[in-house]
Amino acid sequence: MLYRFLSSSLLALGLITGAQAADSLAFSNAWVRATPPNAKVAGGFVEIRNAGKSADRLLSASSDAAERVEIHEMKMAGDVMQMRHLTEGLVISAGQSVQLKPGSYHLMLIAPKKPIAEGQKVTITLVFEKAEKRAVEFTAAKQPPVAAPDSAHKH
Ligand SMILES: [Cu+2]
Repeated sequence: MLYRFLSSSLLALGLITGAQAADSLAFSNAWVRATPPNAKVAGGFVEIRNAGKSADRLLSASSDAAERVEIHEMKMAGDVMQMRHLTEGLVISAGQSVQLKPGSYHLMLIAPKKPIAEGQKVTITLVFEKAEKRAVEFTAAKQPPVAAPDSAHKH
């Protein structure tokens, strides 16, 4: 994928020159939950890896496919599952990855403009504190995609 190719090229360049990579974030397994008609929300999930030397923060997200996109966290509070809007965004520590996945951190597409059909591509723009904002393509699926063993090496 183009964005991953670009980010690894920039990273390589950064290592060669000794400079901090301009953009050291990589995205994998991006998918959104396919919705029935008139769904009020749809979850978006992606793994964000920060190969850089400093922490970054996912500040906000947006998509043409929905009224707005929020960053949420699902968490057990006692024996009740609660969903929280992360208004401060989501920190991605240096050298770490954060998984947005069902039952945990996720993007919440609020008021999808049309039903999201299985197999459809939904572009979500992710805005970061330090890295350039990125338009990431999410594939609609009913269930989490099973990661192929070589999924980290696709270009
Ligand atoms: Cu949510």
